[in-house]
Amino acid sequence: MLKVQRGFQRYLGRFLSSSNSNMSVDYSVQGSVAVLEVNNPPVNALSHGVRLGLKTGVEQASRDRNVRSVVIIGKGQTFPAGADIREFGKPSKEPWLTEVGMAIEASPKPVVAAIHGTCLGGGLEIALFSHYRIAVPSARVGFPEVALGLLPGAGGTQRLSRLTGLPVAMDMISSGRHVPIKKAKEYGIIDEIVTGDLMKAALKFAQSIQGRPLKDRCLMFKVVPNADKLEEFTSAAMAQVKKKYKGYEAPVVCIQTVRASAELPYEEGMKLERDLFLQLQGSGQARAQQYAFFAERAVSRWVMPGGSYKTAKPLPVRSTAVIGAGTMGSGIAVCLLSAGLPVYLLEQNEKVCMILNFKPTLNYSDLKDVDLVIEAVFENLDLKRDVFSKLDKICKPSAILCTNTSTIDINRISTATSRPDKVVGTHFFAPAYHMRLLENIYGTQTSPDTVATVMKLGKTINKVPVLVKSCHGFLANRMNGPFNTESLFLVEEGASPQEIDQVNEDFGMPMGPFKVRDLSGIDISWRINREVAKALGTTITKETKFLGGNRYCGLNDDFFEKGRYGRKTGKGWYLYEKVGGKIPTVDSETEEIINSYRQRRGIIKRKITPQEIFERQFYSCINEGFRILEEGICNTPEEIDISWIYGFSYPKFRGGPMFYASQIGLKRVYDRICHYHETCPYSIHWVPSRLLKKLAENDVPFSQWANHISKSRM
Ligand code: 3H9
Repeated sequence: MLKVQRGFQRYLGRFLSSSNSNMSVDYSVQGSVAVLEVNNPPVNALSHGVRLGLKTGVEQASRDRNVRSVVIIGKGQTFPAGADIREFGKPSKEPWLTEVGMAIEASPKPVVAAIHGTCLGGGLEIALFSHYRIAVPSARVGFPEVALGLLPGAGGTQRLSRLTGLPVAMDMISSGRHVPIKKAKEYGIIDEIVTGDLMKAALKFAQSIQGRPLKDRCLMFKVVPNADKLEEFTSAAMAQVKKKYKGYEAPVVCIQTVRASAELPYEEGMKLERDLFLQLQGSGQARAQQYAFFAERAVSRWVMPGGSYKTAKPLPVRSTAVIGAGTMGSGIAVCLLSAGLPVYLLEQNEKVCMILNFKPTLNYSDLKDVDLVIEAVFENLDLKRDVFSKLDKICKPSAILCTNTSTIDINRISTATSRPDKVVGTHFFAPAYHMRLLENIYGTQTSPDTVATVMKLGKTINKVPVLVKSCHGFLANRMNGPFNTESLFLVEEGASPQEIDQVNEDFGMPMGPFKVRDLSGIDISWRINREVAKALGTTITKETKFLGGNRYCGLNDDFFEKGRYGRKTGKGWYLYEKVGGKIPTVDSETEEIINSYRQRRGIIKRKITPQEIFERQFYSCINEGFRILEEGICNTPEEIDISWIYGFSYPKFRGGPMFYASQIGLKRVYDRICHYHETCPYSIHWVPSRLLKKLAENDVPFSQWANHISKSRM
């Protein structure tokens, strides 16, 4: 009889949940346990249907006399990974997440959160409202809201500290880091780590805690431990976030809100959290960071002539080789090794090989069986063509041949082989093991399968791959060209390197362009300039004023001639505390070099405002971005923004150059570009982009740029 009744209830439960098509939670009763299975693929985000389903499910379980405990679990790959970010900015629909949580905590029957995958943000908040939390060993928990410009807005800031204490809560919430489950258990977040089938373990656990008192399992009744050390903990956490996340608003507000958990009564703390969440949610930073979140995912949906991410098939890459053990080559090899891929590192110089701890080789013949080779030799077309012709003869026909060139057209390299369809650019950014952008470049003959392979490889080695069509400088360096050139022109005309660096750093760039030059080496840019001149069939002298139709600034060359290569020589644009030092100070010789340069060229120094510095660097680069879109070098503004965020550490809280342009208004950007086109006549990069002009004149919002971009190419 009992069995029949339970069977009926199970049917009724399923009927109740499935009868409301707005709900994304499957309700069932298994023995004396009600199971609420969140079913909202791919990440079980807590969209309206899930919130409704959880609240209704908990209430239904409370009413059901045969149910004695409840399990919340995620179907598919994960426990809920957070609130549904796509709902942000739209009118909110009840029940709110906090209401759902309160219903869970108020349940008269113990609720167990059974965690696998990534239990993040609102998902972790739901788990913290539950009375018990169990998890499989591979699960991770965290509050990544800060990366979206937010704080946990459904009790996370007030409740985590009651479990873990202030330092852990402040650190987890302000960093957004994912915590492995073993650590989460040490912190007290997880009650038990279970192995084997999670559903079975959850049912067993839920039965074992039936009838136990619940009050001491409700976090709202707990006090924050060690609250007497509040000031000490807060100032340590604040100092850390201000240093680590310079310019970001959310981490600071996260610390302030967690602090309130130890200062205010629970309800007041919850109210403060809600108010500050809404305040952050309305900020420009949150908008930009949420845009960047989706942009990062959008760039993996690549399209090229003849193929796309939907149709192309990546080839298996089980073994690799890198040609050249210089800074870039060895950095690339480290990336591949870190992802578990075997690497041959081919070098001409025996001494270089010996110090490296992987398969060093001096023989091309060793590379005959590898699936993929990345060439990272010096930036010289003849040398690269020679390497590719050798590789073509030795490597198996299916092997993919990649070049780490930062500027040279892929078509000029691929024609040195008999397999141009398998030649592709894989441009890493320095330092290669640290910077996450991987700019993959296709030539006219590169096949979609080759592109699919390097896009997949990028993900395997934890990079963010962006696909670009070949042209001089590709996407990132091409846009960086005017940005950097303008910084030199500004010094020529009267600004100091430190004034320019300051404007850049105030905007949120981690380092200004002159500190970057000192870091990467003035000798390197000196050499690159000579390669460019050679490619243009000319040479650079002290008198060179124009290069390739563009104004040329020779200031960098004057520093090179004085042996001021940057950090590596202890002096460059700045003076350093020692050779290889990191602390820059202003040097009087720098000013002398600049003054004598101005005198030689008859330039009269003028006062330049921070606004002009900003506009000339950042707007010239935006203009180039629009030209890149216009020419089809890439397809979307997201590809540009992600390239800048991960290639040049452009501040995520600004969204990227193209998103930033949309926020300040294209009309304004366009007008200023026209102004500089008139006042800086010799710089080709100020010729206003046609696409920008059209978008600005028609006041097209960012969400509709795509239509105009495709039309601009017809
Ligand atoms: C929050 O919880 C606020 C609360 O405190 C308070 C509220 C009041 N929403 O990354 P993937 C999509 S804020 C909507 O490629 P993976 C994603 O766009 C939230 N959609 O998979 C992609 O769609 P598409 C706090 C989301 O396996 C697809 O799912 N939580 C969400 O590499 C697959 O994503 C977070 O910030 C979402 N929350 O990584 C977590 N999450 O295929 C954000 C993902 O159309 N999410 N999508 O491009 C992540 O970090 C990763 O997605 C995760 C999986 C690690 C979960």
